[in-house]
Amino acid sequence: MGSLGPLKPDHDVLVIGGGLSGCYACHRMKQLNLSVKVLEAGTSVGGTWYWNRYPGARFDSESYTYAFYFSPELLDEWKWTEHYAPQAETERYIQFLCDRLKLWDHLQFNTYIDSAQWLDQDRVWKLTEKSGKTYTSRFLITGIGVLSNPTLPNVPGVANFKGEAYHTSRWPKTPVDFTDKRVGVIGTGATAIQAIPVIAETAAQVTVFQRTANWAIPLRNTKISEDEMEKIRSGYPEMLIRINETRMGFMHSACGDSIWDYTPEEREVFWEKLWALPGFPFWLSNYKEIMVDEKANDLVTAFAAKKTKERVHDPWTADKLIPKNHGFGTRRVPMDTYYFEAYNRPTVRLVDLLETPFERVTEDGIITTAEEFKFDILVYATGFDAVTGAFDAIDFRGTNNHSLRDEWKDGPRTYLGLTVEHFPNMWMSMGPHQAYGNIPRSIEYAVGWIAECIDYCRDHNISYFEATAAGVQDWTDHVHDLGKDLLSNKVDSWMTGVNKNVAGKQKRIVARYMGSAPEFREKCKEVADAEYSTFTKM
Ligand code: NA7
Repeated sequence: MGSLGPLKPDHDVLVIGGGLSGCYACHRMKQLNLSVKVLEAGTSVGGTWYWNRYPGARFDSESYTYAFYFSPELLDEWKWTEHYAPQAETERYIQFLCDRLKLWDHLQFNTYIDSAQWLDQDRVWKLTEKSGKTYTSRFLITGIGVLSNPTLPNVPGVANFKGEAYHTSRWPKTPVDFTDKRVGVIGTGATAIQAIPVIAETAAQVTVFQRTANWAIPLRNTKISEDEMEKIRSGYPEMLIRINETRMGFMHSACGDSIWDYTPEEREVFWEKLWALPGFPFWLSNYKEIMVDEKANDLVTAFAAKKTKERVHDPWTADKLIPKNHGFGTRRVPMDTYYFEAYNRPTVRLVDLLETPFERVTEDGIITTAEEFKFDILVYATGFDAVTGAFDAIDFRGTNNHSLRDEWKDGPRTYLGLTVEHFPNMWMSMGPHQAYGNIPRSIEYAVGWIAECIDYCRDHNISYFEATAAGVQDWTDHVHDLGKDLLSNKVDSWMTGVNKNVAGKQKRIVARYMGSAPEFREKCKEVADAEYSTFTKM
């Protein structure tokens, strides 16, 4: 290693976060015989699949494409029971990985990291817990998630409510009993869309407070029989080839045809076919123009609106549930299981916050400009300070005390989405400007790339590895360029970093890499093949 100060770090590598990124990073560091510790705020592993245990929480990508593929033995051993696994099954899957890969001794729970400070002289990262306890390492990997920093609505009185109140991403481990309860649900994003129909099964009343309506496609989940699981197992090698070549790492990719080559009748037939399929196809296997051409998007939007209307009996409610401010697919499309049908229950009511906004939360309910509501339980399905939010929650300080929050105040600036100038020896799994899509596929690639990079540093005695200003500028320009025609970048959503509940997050940013996953991997591979010549190494 290059010249170093006197401080010998406690670990070679510290990882923040014990979700899929953290667990896989732990495994890869162990394989390199590096001493590694994973610091996790929760009481166990799972990240997203630990925190989001709200009713109805499940995958909306096919379970078997969402798994890790690095070990054929583990793939073979694990049995998925549903095509779109529920949260509990995914949490068990991650625990199974930790068992088989013998990760538990390296995982430390109940550890909330408040700050991460680069010590220039020693070339060491120092992490400080809320309690003041510190940890040091040569290398730092963040696995802190894209949607992990939950936010409550900025409505007066949220703290005053005396009944039970839960954010969906901080759901208790003991089930919440909704039987005969009056429940208020705030939000109509992917989470609310999964939770509302399940809550409505037992609650006496469900009142849904909607600010922005969202599109949703029927998930059409089914169980996986033993025979089917055998077929899935034997198909894993082909599946891997397929998910490695698609744009977003799923089985599905755009059909490649132009919408303008088909008559309205032919389009209708095609869309009916896609609509009847489980999961993502209607969104991801559609005509190639729907995400970039407003006229094409208007047509598919009209089809989705017609489908939504057919599902909701009350015309006022149906109309309110159809988005008016964004076209189909321009926000992350939730997959639903009888979401729209839930509004056909006499016990479920929609409140349009655009017409009658919140005034305040009270001790026993909510007051809007039109009405006072009494509730036993409030469910906040109000989303996250996404993408950069988990980074903002930790005081990252790099060389010369550079603050990451300040560095990114006008939007993230990264090199390959994996590294940041002024933050040496730090790598991000699922940081901004990375290809997300099928997240475990993306994690497997990102963490693999990071592991090879750390291995290279060790082999070449490198104790200082940093993105350059030029590298960051190039990558940031490239990411912005790729996103400029996308309709999804012209809409407020977590994907454009907008969260109206968080000061400083009202303006859209380019948060994600929007080229294809194979292109992303190719770019990263070029850098590794050139022995990381675009980095500063000492
Ligand atoms: P989302 O998709 O960010 O949804 C959050 C919802 O909460 C959305 O409907 C918001 O309305 C609503 N919200 C947030 N704050 C308020 C206030 N103050 N008043 C009223 N309504 C509010 O988060 P999810 O957890 O549903 O899903 C996140 C991702 O997880 C999802 O895309 C999948 O990838 C999995 P808004 O749209 O801001 O008007």
